[in-house]
Amino acid sequence: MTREVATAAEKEFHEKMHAAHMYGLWELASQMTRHPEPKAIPYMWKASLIESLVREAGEAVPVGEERRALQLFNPGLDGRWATTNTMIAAIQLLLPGEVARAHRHTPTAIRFIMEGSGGYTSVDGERVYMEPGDLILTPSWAWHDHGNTTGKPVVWMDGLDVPLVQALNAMFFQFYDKEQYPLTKPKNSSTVLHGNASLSPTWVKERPQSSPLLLYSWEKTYQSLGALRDIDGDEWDDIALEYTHPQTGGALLPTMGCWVQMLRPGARLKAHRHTGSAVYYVVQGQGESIIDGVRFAWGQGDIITLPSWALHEHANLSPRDPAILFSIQDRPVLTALGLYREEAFGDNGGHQTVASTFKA
Ligand code: GTQ
Ligand code: FE2
Repeated sequence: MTREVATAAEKEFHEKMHAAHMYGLWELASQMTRHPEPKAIPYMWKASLIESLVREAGEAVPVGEERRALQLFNPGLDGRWATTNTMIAAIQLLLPGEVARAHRHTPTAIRFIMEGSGGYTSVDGERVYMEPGDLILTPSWAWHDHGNTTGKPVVWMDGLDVPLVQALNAMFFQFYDKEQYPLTKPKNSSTVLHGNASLSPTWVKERPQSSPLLLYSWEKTYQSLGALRDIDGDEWDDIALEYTHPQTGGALLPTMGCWVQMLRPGARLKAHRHTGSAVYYVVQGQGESIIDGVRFAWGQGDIITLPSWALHEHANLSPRDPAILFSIQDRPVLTALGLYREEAFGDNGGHQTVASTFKA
């Protein structure tokens, strides 16, 4: 903080110092905040709004050089290409017969399929076919193109670590010289090789940082959640499962983790906060999340962004049906750097006081 009364000599000194591109630590101390103070805000995009804009995009915008993907900009981040400080989420639409041109980039991507059966994404020569609820990976620098040879639109959520890669000045991008990258592997071949995480092929010597399994099918995910329905879950996240790298058991990507969590009927979970940001997609159910005292009432298809260190608690408002949340998180980065911290909210039995309800 600068003092109110500064002598002329002091002022003169500061001007001279700033002109030399130097600042005193005494001018910057307020940036050493006691705890994280993200510029990103908690925010929600409702399914109805997403759906209507995605439909309109299909009529208004062709798939040209770039993909037809609506990027979700966090209102707190001054028009930056970012949903959280480290990640971008987007909704992509591919109409019948369309192909999104082959390219690669250093940002890592995930796709979570929202609508349509039988579209595909090709990743380094392997076609991975999409069904709703599937998670598909595009590791850093892998060639990829998308195609829809079905008669219906295909829609999915993209998650990429673009803002992180930008902050690290490590962005590289290339188009492939043909519309599609050649197919060099049988379709879904990574599922054949690595689809059984508890039995790993011994002759495969590569240990890629990103999971060599490119498809995590909804069928398996849903089965795994269902099998745990009568287990005591976590007090803060209930039945939360992390998608894992089949060879290491760790996070499936170096910069992003993916979770799927089931909130049992009537579950009202406790509040906590942690470093690292997340974007949630509501796969099914009706519930609410209180984030820093604001109630976010959500339903199927809504997308919610959670900044680092924001207090949050989730509840499933249905007494009968489970709610399922998919999320992308930057936790692997924080963990790798020794910056991950979490804290349970101790007051009021672990629940926040609700000050207001979110309105877009
Ligand atoms: O589909 O490859 O939302 O490269 C942003 C960048 C999607 C993609 C996005 C991309 C893609
Ligand atoms: Fe891409």
